[in-house]
Amino acid sequence: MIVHGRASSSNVQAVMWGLTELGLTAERRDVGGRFKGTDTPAYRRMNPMGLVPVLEDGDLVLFESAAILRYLVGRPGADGLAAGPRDDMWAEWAKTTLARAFTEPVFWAYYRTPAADRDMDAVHAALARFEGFLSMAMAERGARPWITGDQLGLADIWVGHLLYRYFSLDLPRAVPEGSQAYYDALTQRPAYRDHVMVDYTELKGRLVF
Ligand SMILES: N[C@@H](CCC(=O)N[C@@H](CS)C(=O)NCC(=O)O)C(=O)O
Repeated sequence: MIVHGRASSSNVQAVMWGLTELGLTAERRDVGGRFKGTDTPAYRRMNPMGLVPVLEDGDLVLFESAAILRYLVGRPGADGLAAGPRDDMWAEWAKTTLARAFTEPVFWAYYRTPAADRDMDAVHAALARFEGFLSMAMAERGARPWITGDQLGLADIWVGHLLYRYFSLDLPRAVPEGSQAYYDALTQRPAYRDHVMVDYTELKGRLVF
């Protein structure tokens, strides 16, 4: 399999981390961002949006990271991620609600925006809103190791892939109960360290590449 997409893309990170937890392997090719390459006719045939990631598995070509991960959990030989209806529900919620509350209003508005152009009141308000959502995921997790139970699952990929940036941005945080221990457990996983705890300084102040 081939995953097209730069290592600093959060959606590429989710796919590569999930894929590795499933015991699968893929060659990742640097595309997008400073690597460019998403505007070529060949790339647009794979993804008319010109975004990363794209998965190639033989003749099958998929874009949209959540769809890619859903496909991968059902692929022969894949094992190791809980993906039942409740995992899927929390994964969907994390991809659409939790990530949407973080990526643009916090990460883009703060880290990817040049300092002079930042609206810090809006960033702090957005961070507090994100933390409110994160506390919902932690309430679901309760005393269990992972969001939906005893096994790492799809929901953890979509919650967890945000947390390296959440915990490493130089912003004051009101860390929701349980989330520090949850994040600490994620950082013990080699696949999380390899694919999510990726230096993102190339994105600083870069609203466009
Ligand atoms: N809904 C899409 C969003 C993909 C997306 O926005 N990808 C970003 C990186 S996270 C991208 O391609 N940015 C432009 C680039 O890297 O050139 C998905 O989940 O795959």
